[in-house]
Amino acid sequence: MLRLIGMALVCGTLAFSARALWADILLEEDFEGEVVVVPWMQEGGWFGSELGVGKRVTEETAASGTRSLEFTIEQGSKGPLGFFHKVKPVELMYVRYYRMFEKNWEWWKEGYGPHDTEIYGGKFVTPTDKDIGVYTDFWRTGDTILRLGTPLQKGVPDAKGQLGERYGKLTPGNGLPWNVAEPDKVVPGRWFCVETMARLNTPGKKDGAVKLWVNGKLVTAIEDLILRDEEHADIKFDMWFLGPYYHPGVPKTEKTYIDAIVVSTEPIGPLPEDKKSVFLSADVAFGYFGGVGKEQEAADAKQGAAPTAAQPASPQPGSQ
Ligand SMILES: [Ca+2]
Repeated sequence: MLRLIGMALVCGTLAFSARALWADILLEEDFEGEVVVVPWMQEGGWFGSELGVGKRVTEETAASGTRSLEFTIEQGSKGPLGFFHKVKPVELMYVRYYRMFEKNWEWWKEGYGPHDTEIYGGKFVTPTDKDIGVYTDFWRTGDTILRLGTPLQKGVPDAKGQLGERYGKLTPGNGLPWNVAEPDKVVPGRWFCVETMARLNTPGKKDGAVKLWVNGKLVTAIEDLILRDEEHADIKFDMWFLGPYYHPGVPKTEKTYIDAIVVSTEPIGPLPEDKKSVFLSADVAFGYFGGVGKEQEAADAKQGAAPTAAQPASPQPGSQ
């Protein structure tokens, strides 16, 4: 099993390298190495908060490799402070990552959010005072939605003003319609894949676009948007926010995880198949696939052979 994981790691690295030949990778973070934290608004690392305050790198589960970033949100809290990361300014951006809410996760009964991640462009004063933000949010029904915020651009109507109902009604939370397909619901205890695309419009034209994929399935595709007005013709996407931010506060202390982040100028897609054994092995530690996991871990512990995330549970004796 460990040999297979090692091979998968090598193959996965090659897959990422091959992709880099044709795509401009703006940011890649899988939490396998040092997480670089830099001063506010500096390039080359994360800023806005520190590791160790509500979030830490963990080996208990991972979507890629053997480590991920774990958030612990205290009861009533809106969440630990998120991370920001500057990227090279671009007009077209794709963001792919994996998120998991712990198995006993509880959504709140009212209020909106959480804001999970956000693409920023142009002037940024605060998260609510900016030229443009393209949000990837969740909703308490377990849904994934895209939202737009352009509070400092007077020439950009809100989503309802731009779209009406021609793509279908806005989703809960004023999210852009799922005009292509219904997204998979978030299943607590399982990693799922989110990818967002945002393309700025030509100034004066309605040709901006946003797209959302959930577990590799395209659910939202809108390509006639105004995302910058003519007074903001030069703005570009140049920063990404890694939340989450929970507006009402969480109903009990609970955990969420993120991993396998890629920000690129080209479509990214879910993790390649040759990384799946790493993906599965990490999940085995939590028992989310095939019934092998915590129960098996407990059984192995009784026999003095408790597995870890890096050394996942072996199949039942005799099952090979
Ligand atoms: Ca990882």
